[in-house]
Amino acid sequence: MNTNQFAFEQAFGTPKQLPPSSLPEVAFAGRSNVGKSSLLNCLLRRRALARVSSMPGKTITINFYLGEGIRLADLPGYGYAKRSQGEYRRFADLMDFYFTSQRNIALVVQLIDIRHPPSQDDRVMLSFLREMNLPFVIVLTKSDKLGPTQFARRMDELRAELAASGAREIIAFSSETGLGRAELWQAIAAAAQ
Ligand SMILES: Nc1nc2c(ncn2[C@@H]2O[C@H](COP(=O)(O)OP(=O)(O)O)[C@@H](O)[C@H]2O)c(=O)[nH]1
Ligand SMILES: [Mg+2]
Repeated sequence: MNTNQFAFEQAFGTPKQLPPSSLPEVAFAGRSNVGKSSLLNCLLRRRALARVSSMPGKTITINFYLGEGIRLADLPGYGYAKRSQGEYRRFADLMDFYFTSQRNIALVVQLIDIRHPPSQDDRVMLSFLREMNLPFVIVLTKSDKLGPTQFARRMDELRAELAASGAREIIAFSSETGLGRAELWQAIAAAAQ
């Protein structure tokens, strides 16, 4: 995968703006602060293509990146407590529209922090992906934050907890060390073929 080919395409804030598309698309989902922007920058080997934010959940947009015949869709982070009811509605509408419109979603990459049990929102998202029959992988972020013993323990626990989730793969990832990067690209390339 030539990552230099990827560039920011467009951001969409309301469902009405989102045109149908047949290009294979890989969507990235997860709660705010899970490390989604960092993962995208790591995947594309860019320092700040997807902004790494110290103010989680600030913008409610879907950001698209285009390259190598694939479109990457950076979905808005969920579970951001400080969102108003109006903002939450906008978020839910946008997500709903994205997943039910005429788009060729080849793979969803569901991010979960390796250090914590999946949140209620993560569980809702996982059941949704399964019910919609969407192909998805689970990526466990921030793996570098654990020592070898804790890492092994969390992998065992999460593999057991997520065994029935329907995920194609569970990939340990670190944007700091690049752990899991090759594996994730492999899953993306296979799905987008
Ligand atoms: N140590 C470590 N920190 C990470 C990793 N990924 C993200 N972070 C940090 O977690 C915070 C949130 O990351 P960000 O990518 O903005 O999360 P987003 O809200 O999901 O887009 C930032 O302070 C990042 O530097 C990782 O793999 N390892
Ligand atoms: Mg982000």
